[in-house]
Amino acid sequence: MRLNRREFIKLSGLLTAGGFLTPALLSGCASQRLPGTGQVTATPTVCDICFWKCAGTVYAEDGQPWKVVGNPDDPHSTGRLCTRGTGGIGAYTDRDRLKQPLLRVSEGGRQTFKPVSWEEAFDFIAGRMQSIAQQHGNDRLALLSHGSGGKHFERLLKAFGSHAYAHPSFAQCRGPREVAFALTYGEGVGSPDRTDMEHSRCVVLIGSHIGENLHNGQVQTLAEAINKDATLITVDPRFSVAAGKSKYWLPIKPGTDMALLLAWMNVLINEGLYDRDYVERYTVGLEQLTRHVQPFNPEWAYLETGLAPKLIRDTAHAMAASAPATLVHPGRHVTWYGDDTQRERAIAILNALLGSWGRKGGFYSQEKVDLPAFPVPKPPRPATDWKQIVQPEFPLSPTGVSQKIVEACAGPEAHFKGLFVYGTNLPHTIPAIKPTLETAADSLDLLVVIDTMPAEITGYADVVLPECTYLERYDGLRNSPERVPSLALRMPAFKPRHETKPAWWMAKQLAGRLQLEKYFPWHDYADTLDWQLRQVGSSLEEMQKIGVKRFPRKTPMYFSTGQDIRFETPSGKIELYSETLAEYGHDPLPRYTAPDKRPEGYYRLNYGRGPAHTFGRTTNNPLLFELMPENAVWINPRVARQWQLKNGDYVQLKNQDGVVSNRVRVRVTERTGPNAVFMIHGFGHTAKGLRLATGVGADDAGLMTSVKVDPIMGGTGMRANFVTFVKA
Ligand SMILES: Nc1nc2c(c(=O)[nH]1)N[C@H]1C(S)=C(S)[C@@H](COP(=O)(O)OP(=O)(O)OC[C@H]3O[C@@H](n4cnc5c(=O)[nH]c(N)nc54)[C@H](O)[C@@H]3O)O[C@H]1N2
Ligand SMILES: Nc1nc2c(c(=O)[nH]1)N[C@H]1C(S)=C(S)[C@@H](COP(=O)(O)OP(=O)(O)OC[C@H]3O[C@@H](n4cnc5c(=O)[nH]c(N)nc54)[C@H](O)[C@@H]3O)O[C@H]1N2
Ligand code: SF4
Ligand SMILES: [Mo]
Repeated sequence: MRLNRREFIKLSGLLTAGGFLTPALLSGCASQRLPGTGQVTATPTVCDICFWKCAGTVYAEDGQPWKVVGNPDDPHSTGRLCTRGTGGIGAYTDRDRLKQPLLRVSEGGRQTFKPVSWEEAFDFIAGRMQSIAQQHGNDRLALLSHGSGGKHFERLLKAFGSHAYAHPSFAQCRGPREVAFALTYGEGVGSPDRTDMEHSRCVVLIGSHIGENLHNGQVQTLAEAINKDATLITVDPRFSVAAGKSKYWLPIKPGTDMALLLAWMNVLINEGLYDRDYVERYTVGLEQLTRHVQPFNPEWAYLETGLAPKLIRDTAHAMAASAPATLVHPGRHVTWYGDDTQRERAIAILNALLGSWGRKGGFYSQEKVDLPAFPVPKPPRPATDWKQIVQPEFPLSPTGVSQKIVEACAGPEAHFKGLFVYGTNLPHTIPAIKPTLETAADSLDLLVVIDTMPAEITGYADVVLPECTYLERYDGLRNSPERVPSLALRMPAFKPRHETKPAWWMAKQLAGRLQLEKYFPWHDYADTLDWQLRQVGSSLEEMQKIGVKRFPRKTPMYFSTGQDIRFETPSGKIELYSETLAEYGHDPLPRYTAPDKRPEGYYRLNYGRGPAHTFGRTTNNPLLFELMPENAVWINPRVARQWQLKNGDYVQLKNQDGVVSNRVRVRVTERTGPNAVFMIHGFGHTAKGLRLATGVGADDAGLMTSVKVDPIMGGTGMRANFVTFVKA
């Protein structure tokens, strides 16, 4: 039987294309019998393999891990976990996990890690914290964190008097979009993204490769939109999975998206295709915007983007035809070329012209559960304004800029004397940070790393604290804004292996040594969850049975027709023209800057996600390693011929500054154009303790010596690097 294309899409969907696994494929870990015939227990969890936080249930058989599956009541995942979540058991079983606290010591003239007791580790840390406070002040510690447990250390450091912290999910990820949307609408996009794709009639993806980027709920709502025949427009120089499902694929010249966005605005405004009523009622700055976009017609954009003027017009018309149920997706990892806040502003403005913010099929209004925080005393006011000291050049950044914090740790005169790093593998995460990190490791009086694995970052530490995995601990209740307010519980499905402990316990123990107990007024962290749950008519006991509890919505999801709305911007309107940006010396309307030219014989280094892994945090997970042990470098056939490279050959990549990568396999494919190569991020580990992942595949971060910093919020643009080939 021959299927037509549409039927094929319906059958395969994005979920299977993106690689959802059946639990059975990953089961049978430890059991000799048929799975499910022993003593089976079921425990609620919230997946921590990425930060989408899908709720699920962990099944164990005779105390041994069996499988983890989605919780059908969960609005995030609707009962399905992705490939990676299904393989989460591998995080627990990984033989290479950190097993006990480690302390850096000098032995026979060389430095090494000595396994120590928790008491020794805490005494050391608390002692160093106190001496830093005595010599320099209580405000000289900083925290870099990614993940649930980080907030216990944030509480500890704030109680101590140090308020400085940053997450790499800001300056290395979605910071530009949050700042741009806040400047335009007075609110960010948030996480999970408030995109109403399940109702969209037209979805525009700009380098947002949903399907390979497997944020579960997003993939499902995009698949739903496609199944309902929504028009999908994908702008990506690479033929991504999403491009393959699209009605329009726009293979744009890398780094020129702003030109396309301006041309789209030009068409919508000049042809009168924007939502007049919405724009008049809710926005300011249409006049300035209209004047601003006049030179940028599709013919102009063609010269920059390589996209035919007709294609630009046709796609603008398609967007307008479905508006306001048109979503120009803001993307998520958007630190690309350094003008990222401005590109995201252009996306925000385009959505405003289409009237999609606050409308069905565009951006909906999310709601979470009104959950009181467990009562604890307020931390002391910090002695200094750390942002003024550390990142004065980014007053528009609402939060910490990770690389600025690392810089403020490096050298004898550095502001920070102590650094805590929770769940973030900095050398692979912040581009070009290694030299600064090495200086910091030398000059800091204290560097504590809290991790589950002997990742590269642990090598810089004075003390390594081994956390148990998410399958072995309680964490804060998941209360993410969504369509339906809901709470989800993560609790231990297994006893912590080895000497590992949860972050809440570590922070409380340290607090005890620093006379800060009053900030951790509980015996067991679970007590605080029970208290919170009782405030909203549930209890820990109930949640241990059901895992997820939904609550009724109290507010509408969308604006109603003609509704009066005050936006949280200075003007109270959606700001097409931003006075704030003008005041701070930035362009009030997005301006196009052409990207750097490719040096002769070099190819732009493009990178992204693959369905089987989350960054580098899963590449050593034995179950996911089996699915995808190494990455490859994608090379266009023309380029491959020129360099006489074949599928499966090994090459090394050399960047514009002479940095050479690990060897990596070649994948010859039309899916990347002749100007760029592509690789999946998270490979090329060098830490000896990662016995599966080390030395396998290549690390994109190592090749990113050119970083384009966003002048508005400090994001590290990572796509300004070029590579050539060295035959391995
Ligand atoms: N070159 C390059 N850099 C990038 C990106 C890229 O694509 N390429 N992507 C960027 C993006 S979008 C993001 S969001 C960031 C992500 O950057 P990170 O959050 O730093 O991600 P990972 O590199 O996976 O590092 C996670 C660390 O957490 C540890 N870990 C895992 N589980 C736990 C746990 O339960 N407890 C503790 N304490 N530790 C745990 C892992 O072992 C690992 O060391 O990276 C950014 N940087
Ligand atoms: N499986 C899996 N899923 C994940 C993650 C993971 O680690 N694994 N991480 C999660 C996280 S934290 C994030 S932030 C998201 C990131 O997910 P996205 O925001 O979707 O990812 P990006 O890495 O920005 O996008 C990569 C795409 O941009 C394209 N691209 C490159 N240059 C350009 C350009 O100049 N213009 C345009 N238009 N496109 C370009 C690339 O070809 C590629 O297809 O993924 C999330 N989902
Ligand atoms: S999207 Fe996948 S890895 Fe991320 S939380 Fe959900 S199941 Fe886990
Ligand atoms: Mo991210």
